[in-house]
Amino acid sequence: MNERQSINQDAQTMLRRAHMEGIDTVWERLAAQQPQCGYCLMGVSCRNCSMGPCRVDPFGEGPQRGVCGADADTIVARNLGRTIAAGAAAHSDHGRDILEVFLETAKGETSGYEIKDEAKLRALAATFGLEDGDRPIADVATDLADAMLEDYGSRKDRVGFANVAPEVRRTLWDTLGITPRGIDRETVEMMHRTHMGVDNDYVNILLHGLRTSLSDGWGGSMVATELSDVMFGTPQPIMSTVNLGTLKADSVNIALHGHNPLLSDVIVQAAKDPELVALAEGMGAAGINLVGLCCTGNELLMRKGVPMAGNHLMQELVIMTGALEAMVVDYQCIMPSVTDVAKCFHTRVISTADKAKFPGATHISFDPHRGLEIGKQIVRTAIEAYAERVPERVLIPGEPLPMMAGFSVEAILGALGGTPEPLVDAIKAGHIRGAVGVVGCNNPKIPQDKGHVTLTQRLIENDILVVVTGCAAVANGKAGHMVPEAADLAGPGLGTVCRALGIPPVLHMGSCVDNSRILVLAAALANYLGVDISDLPLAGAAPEWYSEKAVSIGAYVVASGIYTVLGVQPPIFGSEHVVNLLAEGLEGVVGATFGIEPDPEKAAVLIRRHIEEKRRALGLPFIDPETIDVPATVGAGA
Ligand code: BF8
Ligand code: SF4
Repeated sequence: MNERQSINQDAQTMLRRAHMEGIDTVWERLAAQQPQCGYCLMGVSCRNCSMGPCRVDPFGEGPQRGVCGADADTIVARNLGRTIAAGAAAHSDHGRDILEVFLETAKGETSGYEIKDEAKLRALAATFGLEDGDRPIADVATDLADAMLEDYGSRKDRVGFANVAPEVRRTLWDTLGITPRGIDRETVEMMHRTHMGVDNDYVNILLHGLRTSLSDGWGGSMVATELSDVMFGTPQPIMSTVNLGTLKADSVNIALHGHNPLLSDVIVQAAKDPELVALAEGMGAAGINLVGLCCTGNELLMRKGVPMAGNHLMQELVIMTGALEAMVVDYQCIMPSVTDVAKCFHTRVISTADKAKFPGATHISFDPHRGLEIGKQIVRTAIEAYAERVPERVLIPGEPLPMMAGFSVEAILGALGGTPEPLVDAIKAGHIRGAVGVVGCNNPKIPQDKGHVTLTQRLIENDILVVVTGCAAVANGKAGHMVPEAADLAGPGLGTVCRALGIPPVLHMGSCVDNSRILVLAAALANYLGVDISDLPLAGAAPEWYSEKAVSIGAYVVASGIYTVLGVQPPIFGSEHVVNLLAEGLEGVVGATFGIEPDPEKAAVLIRRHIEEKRRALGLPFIDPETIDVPATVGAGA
């Protein structure tokens, strides 16, 4: 049973405890929802107005139109458009939160923040066409913040980071009318278009869906990533550890969960405060141990080497170790259930974002003007909870595993000697056949991490470099794919390159907003070769996606020219036209499509064939795609 829920030993141990103690988790709640609504699964239900709710019968027997007259194509496209808008909004609002603190930091009005990477700040200013001229860094920062704030509105005809994309791609977006104009604007316009009686043409809605997603990838997410680098440091390769074994039985354990590094960064500072360390020791603890969860965890792992307790489906299980004093949450992907699970233990759930409150949690409102003070207050609250820990209830499964992170674009290019040339040469020679971004979530509909780990394994053993973000990164860390010794798991070509550079075959590029790093890297490769991104032997995959943000990511990756395979079926199958457009038609529009393949073995085949097709088109040595198939041994005896 537990194996069908997760491939990881630490999760399986905690699931046994959950079962024995009758604690509900995401898996029980998924079972309780069965059967899930077939109309919703196919995308043909609509509740956009109070003439409804409506549904269209996908089998042609019942109603074919909603009360307003919308057909399946319109309803499916509208639903998908709103999903993209919600995902883009989540990333972009996160970006805005960072941007506002960045501006206040530039003005010297915050506590606990600084401009750490001046060189990156000046480079970003240049990207935005701002004159540098050796001006004081605070002035450059203020001007950049103003330019980015304008990007959120509609005072320009395209967002500043679009300048990073290859010119040929920008021209294509202009021709198609999908250049992102303003970050907020595209999301607002999507909400408008999908109101009853506005945009009823599924193609037109979906093209705007691509524009909305581009305002995320080349807009809000990129703002979040790049300014986080400026304020908290641009990641460089760093070793850390992963899994529930990162918790320490003798220490005050604090898990930092969510997505925005603003508060968690000051908590890292606060946890080193000698007074607080002494307070913890006075309570009988050996020290204060911080661990990460989800993407806040990735932000801290990338820049500070903070150990990673787990990805999305571990958030309830980490509380069940009985060793967690506090789970500090900001926003996104935090299950409302964590406060219920926490009631069974001594764990404090501390919410920190005024826009994300959790019934049952203690709310300590984040304020950048008092960042460090609030960080200390939170750490103190956790230390106090240590007194209530029940030692007999502590169950920390196994030992932590080593994991390397920190592969920003700057770090990757740095490892290559400052230019993409060695990577391009390795791709040209066929030592590395291509590169794939394996990204996205966990979803309880799939055994936890199985999709990520299986797909990644098949890709690296076939000499395909894998870059990872989000929960996919954590999955690969737990699988042992992210240490330099994992070069031995790669094919001979990729393995040799990794050994020469001392890097793993799977590179951790960060959190989900850091998928923007993958765009920057793809643009750098395309620009170096003088081609479009869609010409490169690249692909994306989201084997276990669940969130609206993942839909936005998939859409901007495809709109940027990269074929992307989804492992979980999106709710579009009620419209054959929409499916055909996304799976085939987009090829002639943006030079890339979506694939949908739940079996990671087959997804690996689709991706390998695609990469060899791209190699063939570039005139590089290629393997005949027809000869690539799932090995006969796979699945035998299973
Ligand atoms: O932004 S991968 S489950 S944690 S949505 Fe969430 Fe998905 Fe994890 Fe990070 Ni991304
Ligand atoms: Fe029904 Fe149309 Fe209203 Fe949707 S917008 S609920 S399809 S009437």
